[in-house]
Parts: sequence; C-alpha cells; structure tokens
Amino acid sequence: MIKTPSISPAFLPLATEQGAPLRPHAGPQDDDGGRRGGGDDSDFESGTVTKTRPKTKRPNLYRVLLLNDDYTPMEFVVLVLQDVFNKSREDALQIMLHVHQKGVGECGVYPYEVAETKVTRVMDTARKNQHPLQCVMEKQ
Ligand code: TYC
Repeated sequence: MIKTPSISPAFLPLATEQGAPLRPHAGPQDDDGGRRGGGDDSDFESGTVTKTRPKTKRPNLYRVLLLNDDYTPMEFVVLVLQDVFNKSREDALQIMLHVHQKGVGECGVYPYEVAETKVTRVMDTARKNQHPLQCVMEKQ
C-alpha cells in the first residue's frame, strides 16, 4: 500500500485559501499582462508542482459617445472632437455628421479614468458655451 504523506496546513500557502493562483516565484514584478497560459509549473527548488490559472487582466474599456441635439452648432461639435478626442478635422466632421444623422456616435474607446475625463471636458466646455451637447460613456 502506498502511503500518501499528509501536509500540515501550516505549510499550505495562504494565497490558496483566497483562491489565488499558486505561483511560487511570481512576485509583484510579474507582469505578463495575463498572457501566461494554464498548465503545470514546476518549482525545482522546493519540488512542488503548482497550477497557474490563466489570469486575464483586460483593462476595463469604455466607449465615449456624443449625443445629437437640435441646438449645438456643428462647428462647435467638430472643434470638441478635434480638441478633446484628438481627431483630425476630416474625422471630426465625419463623426459629427454621423451623430447629427443617427442621433449618437462613438468618439473613442478608453480606460475608465480617461473616458471619464473626456466626458467631463466635453460637458464642461458645452456648459460654459451654453450648448446642450451631451456626452456619455458606456462599458464596452
Ligand atoms: N444637430 C446639431 C445641429 O443641427 C449638430 C450636432 C451634431 C449637435 C452632433 C450635437 O453631438 C452633436 N446644429
């Protein structure tokens, strides 16, 4: 009969209790952007075999949208698109016309804080210039 050695809980890494992947030498500097796949990793120093979970760490992306209204001048919208969203004059015109015709249009996709800052900039400049232009963000 093969006797399986029992492991004292004192030797079990705390990380496993929270369900975190057990990666012996993966310190805080381990930043592979979630590209590391699953499978067995051998730790030759301690002789333990650990399993890594594919840790997909995608940034939370948000789509920033402009909404149409009947009063904001077209030129103002074009300038906002150039200034806040770094669009070329041609792209800005195209996006503005799309919003004008369809009611809503995408200005760009950004991580949360960037999207929030852009929405705030649009809303602030619209309010200062007394235009009812609306800008919103939605999770992609
Ligand atoms: N519809 C506006 C007009 O006719 C122009 C406009 C375009 C307003 C896009 C808002 O997000 C907007 N003056």
